[in-house]
Amino acid sequence: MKLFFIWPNIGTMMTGDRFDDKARMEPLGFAVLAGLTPKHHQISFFDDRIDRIPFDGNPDLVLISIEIFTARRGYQIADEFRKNHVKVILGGIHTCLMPEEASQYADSIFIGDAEQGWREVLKDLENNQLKEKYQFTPGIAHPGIFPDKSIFKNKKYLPFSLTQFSRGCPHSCSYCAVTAYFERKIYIRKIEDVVNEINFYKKKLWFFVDDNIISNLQEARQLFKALIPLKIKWVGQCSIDLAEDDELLDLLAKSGCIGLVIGFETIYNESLKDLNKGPNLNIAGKYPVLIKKIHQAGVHIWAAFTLGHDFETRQSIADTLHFALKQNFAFAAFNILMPYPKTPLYDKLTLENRHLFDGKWWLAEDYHFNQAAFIPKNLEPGELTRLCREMKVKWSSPVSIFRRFFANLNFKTIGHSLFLLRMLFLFKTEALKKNFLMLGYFNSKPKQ
Ligand code: B12
Ligand code: SF4
Repeated sequence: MKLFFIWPNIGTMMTGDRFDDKARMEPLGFAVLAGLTPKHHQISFFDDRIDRIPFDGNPDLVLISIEIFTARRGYQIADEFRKNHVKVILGGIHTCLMPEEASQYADSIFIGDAEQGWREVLKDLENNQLKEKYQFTPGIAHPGIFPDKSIFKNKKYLPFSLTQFSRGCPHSCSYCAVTAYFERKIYIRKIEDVVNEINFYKKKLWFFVDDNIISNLQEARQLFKALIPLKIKWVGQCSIDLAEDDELLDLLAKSGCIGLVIGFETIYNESLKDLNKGPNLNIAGKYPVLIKKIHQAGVHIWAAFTLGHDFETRQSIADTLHFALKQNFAFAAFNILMPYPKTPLYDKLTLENRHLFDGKWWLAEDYHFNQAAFIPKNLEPGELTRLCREMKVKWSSPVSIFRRFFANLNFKTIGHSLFLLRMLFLFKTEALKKNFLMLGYFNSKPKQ
């Protein structure tokens, strides 16, 4: 069977051109799908961020993976293929959380992890009996198979090879889609499988895409110990409570971790409580001490903040920026709190009648990336959007970048320092470029 795998772009820049994402990374889900696909099938992978999609390519099936920001563009691509009577199957977390919506744009939808049921889809396709819906559960990441990364050849991704150890997170932050999908369960891969995969690919720089690499403390310790002899460098995502455990932090650093994305969200305890931000509850006052410990361990921090909580004011936004600058985080993301469907935050805003864009901002033609999609308590939506954009600009100023560069220099190697400087400028450009992105469609407006 001739299969097209498609990873949609987010959308269109103010110029009308497609968003040219220079910080793009390999989409691991498709490598897993390729690894699961028997070799007699013919796979062509198109990354909509760089490739032109051959709508006239006449495949037997088009697979599109969507998350909420790429859903609109994914649906557009599906429409184009289906006009040519080509069958489309949609999967990915947005399909899993919004199956009724996704099924309007596809011949078939796939809910759950591909590991559980992708081969069944292929059999049905070969027998010309594709079902409208496949429903499986989340589970352990690709037991017994290596993701097939040969499909990423010549795509010029960032030099991180993606992998995963665990899926899911025990916390239940009110805005998080991960909780909605994994229902607080954690699925842990065999450490031996992770080590074998790393040895197989022989890459020295890895990104663990785990929702929270310390979601199971015992297992995380074992993983870090197993990584030490591999002498790799890696980045990942982790909750701040890591720094409360000195032994764990030490092991993490020894295992080769050079950077962590950490969700701080807000510097106010009352907002953390409102967000039910489990690992951070009541410890906002301790942030500076914990941050210092992580920095002293030689690990850079990508600090994630969300703006627009119910306690947010103009002053709290200014104070948050001041805090971030003072902590010398290498990187930080300031994003507006987004109501993702099937989350407690989304339901609360529904009850309080505070949604904008009819509660479906991801489908709205006039929605732009990082624009307020609900009515905040103490600010106008437009003001929240403006303040967030201004914050990004201030964070990205040349003075801020060089200050952060020198504060984060650890002189491990000259190569490391140059790489850090390159990433600082790259992520600055990409964050500012994303500010006015329109979701979906590029080159032309949607055909009505
Ligand atoms: C890694 C990651 C990233 C990486 C992206 C890496 C890349 N390749 O581009 C980075 C850090 C850059 C990133 C960025 C963002 N991300 Co992100 N990211 C993740 C994370 C943590 C893991 C995704 C992953 O790789 N999983 C591993 C692979 C193997 O699993 P998978 O993709 O789910 O695929 C499996 C199945 O779903 C299925 N499958 C998937 N697609 C298909 C298709 C078909 C046809 C079939 C049959 C099966 C199938 O099979 C796969 C194998 O089992 C998820 C959280 C999560 N657990 O999903 C958030 C997540 C997807 N991200 C999210 C968001 C919001 C973003 C941002 C918009 C954040 C921001 N404000 O800037 C950006 C921009 C995204 C973009 N499109 O550009 C949200 C999406 C919410 C939603 N409701 O859709 C999530 C769920 C996080 C969250 N806490 O809510 N992200
Ligand atoms: S700690 Fe992170 S991954 Fe876990 S529920 Fe909260 S936001 Fe989601």
